[in-house]
Amino acid sequence: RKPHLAVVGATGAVGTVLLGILSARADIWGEIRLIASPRSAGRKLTVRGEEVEVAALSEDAFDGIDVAMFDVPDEVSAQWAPVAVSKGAVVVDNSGAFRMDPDVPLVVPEVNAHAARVRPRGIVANPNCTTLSMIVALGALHAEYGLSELIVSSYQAVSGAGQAGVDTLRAQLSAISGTELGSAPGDVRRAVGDTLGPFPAPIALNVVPWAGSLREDGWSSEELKVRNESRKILGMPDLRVTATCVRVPVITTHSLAVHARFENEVTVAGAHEILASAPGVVVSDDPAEGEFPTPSDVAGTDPTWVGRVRRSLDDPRALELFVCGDNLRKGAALNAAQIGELVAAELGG
Ligand code: 11C
Repeated sequence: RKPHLAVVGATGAVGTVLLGILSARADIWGEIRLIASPRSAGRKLTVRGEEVEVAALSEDAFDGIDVAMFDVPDEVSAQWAPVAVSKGAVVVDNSGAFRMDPDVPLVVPEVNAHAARVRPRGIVANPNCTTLSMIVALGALHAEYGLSELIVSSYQAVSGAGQAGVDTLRAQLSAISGTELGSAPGDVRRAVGDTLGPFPAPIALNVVPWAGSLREDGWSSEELKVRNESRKILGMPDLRVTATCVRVPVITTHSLAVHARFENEVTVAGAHEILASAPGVVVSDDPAEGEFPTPSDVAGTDPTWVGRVRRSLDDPRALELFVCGDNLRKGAALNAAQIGELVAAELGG
């Protein structure tokens, strides 16, 4: 029989995108059960063209389920993923609760699909959207040239901070629309007032060098996630990784400027060839024609887009790249769906 799937957090931002993705990909699932907090239970959502009523999160909700995809806050996953496992499901978890657990594989199918087969806790973790937005391209380059260091700056969309992030940017854009703000200190801050939402500074007409929460020595949690998760996915626990994570007034699609240093000398032509033949990567790199990825062109698409490929002027072993990926699709829901498909194939689905 086809394996049965549960989507936990079906009504959230990522859950909604996931239902669209499940409806468009090969129909490998038997039942698709939708689960959410009791507050959202009873709502009807469409998946595979059919209306499905959302069930409340409970132990019984996992009866008969083979694979459960979780798109819920860390603490909800921490509590409920083991419950789903105890009921016989393999969990694909998109929260940060298990990513660095040595008994939980952290999987990007194009890079380390093999890791999904070994899951002592019955859980496979889905990486953070910022890591995911670049790692498919970097994994392909690493396989050929051998990565030795990554220095990245992110340009992160507000949807990474959830619906509250999107609502905040839209409200601030309305507040400043038609004004001539943006040339005097604090004028935008005064205009948006106390509508900062999840951001520590205005996000309209601005860039904010902060994502996540404060960790030791001034690093943000997001910057440490990029470092730790890249190391784990690539199987390189000592890889040198430095990230500066920045929020920009974009609704969806994270971008990263990447300085990647390798063991071997690189060429732009070689990098183009590797990237162009890598599954899940599209090269868009002809600046003379104004061709490079931008978030507003990439939003809503599945691949990792790469442009502005240059060999570093001072280092023949380093490449500079600009990478864009939809943070809700490959950055979250699509990667989870792909992991689910790997597990389903193993289960005989
Ligand atoms: C952001 N990347 O853009 C974050 C959101 O660890 O899954 C995702 C947080 C996570 O704010």
